Amino acid sequence: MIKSDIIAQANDAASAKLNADYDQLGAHLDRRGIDIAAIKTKVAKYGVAVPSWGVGTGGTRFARFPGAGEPRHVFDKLDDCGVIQQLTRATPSVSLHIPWDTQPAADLNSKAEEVGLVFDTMNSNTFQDQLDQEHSYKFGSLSHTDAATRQQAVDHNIACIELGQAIGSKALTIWVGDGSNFPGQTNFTRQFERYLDAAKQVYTALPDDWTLLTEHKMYEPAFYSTVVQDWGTNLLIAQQMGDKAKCLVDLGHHAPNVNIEMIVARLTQFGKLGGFHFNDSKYGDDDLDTGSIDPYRLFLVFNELVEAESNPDFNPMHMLDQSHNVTDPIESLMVSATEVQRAYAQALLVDRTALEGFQDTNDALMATTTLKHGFRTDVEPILAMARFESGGAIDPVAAYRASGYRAKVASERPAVSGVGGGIV
Ligand SMILES: [Mn+2]
Repeated sequence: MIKSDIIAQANDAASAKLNADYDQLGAHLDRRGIDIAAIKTKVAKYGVAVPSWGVGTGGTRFARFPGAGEPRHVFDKLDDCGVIQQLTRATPSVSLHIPWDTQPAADLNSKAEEVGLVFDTMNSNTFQDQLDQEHSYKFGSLSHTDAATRQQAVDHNIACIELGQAIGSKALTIWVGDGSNFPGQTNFTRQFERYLDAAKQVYTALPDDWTLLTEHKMYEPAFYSTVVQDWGTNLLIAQQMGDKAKCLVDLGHHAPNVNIEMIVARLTQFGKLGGFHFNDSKYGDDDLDTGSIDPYRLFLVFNELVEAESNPDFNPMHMLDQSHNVTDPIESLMVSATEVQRAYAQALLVDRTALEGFQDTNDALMATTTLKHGFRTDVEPILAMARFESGGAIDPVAAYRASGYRAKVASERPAVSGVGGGIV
């Protein structure tokens, strides 16, 4: 963790400017009938989970270039995640990936407590083979043609639930690489029937207060067809399973220009929006940093979420899921967590009464201008003040760089080779 006097020093240098900016924005918002303190309170309460695998350097199908001080195991990952939360105060939880992060529950719990984190969704892995594994997932897992392979995948998911129960998690995300690479390789219908049968066995083992999340993905690793290829198939799964099953929306898992915010609205309307994997993309499932390419789309997604947040039953899980190939993963995750918070704050600024009025009177120009007014507002002083008052850093990246954390862990953690887990 980073010493508190380093954060205090960095904040001392920046607090006068922050106070001035915050007061100025407060006066501006006051003229719009918005109480800046109320927005700040909501932003301060907002949290997005960090994926344990996100603190390691990612890669593409070309190569992976590990950075200095790569985490060696889940306990190093939790240290890095603890630093992200320490500086941003926006990432109170970590999502584990099993079996990459499998360790005794007591050890995971005590480490999480040490670094001030709790555990978010559990993630199962039946898209790659482990060393001690009896049946291969080369041709699928939950939808495999072989019953014993399907059972092995079911058992793995149930083991994820059991570990999750021991560390305070309340959700399981199933993600499979199942699909096909050639037309004719699989029968779409029979393959999906096998998937549904196996997923139902996992659902049956789910505790009453848990949520089962399924994630659609258009392509990769199966490049011709994937068994859960789009939100329609995802919704069918959630409907077939039952009330505890909901859909996970990974922003990168859509074709370019797909109206993701509308998918969010549809799933919300029917109580089936379970959560998000936030990232950004230019072309496909690029796993770029959240808000780095299309921050307006992220805002439009949050506009739907703010629209729905008055419903007490509406509580989707929020997580970052991105691959950091050329940046320090800690810096990328801090900036991305801030971008998610920013989109939330901007969406909170939208005058919903005025918007509804313009919608009802078919004033398209004023409706879209009203919406965009929220997006155009620079809410950085709200985010920075929320961090500052919660004990975080006004400028997380500057404080992190001043701390020398990366050099410190690089001296403790041996350099690693370029091989390692991918990201989904
Ligand atoms: Mn994902």
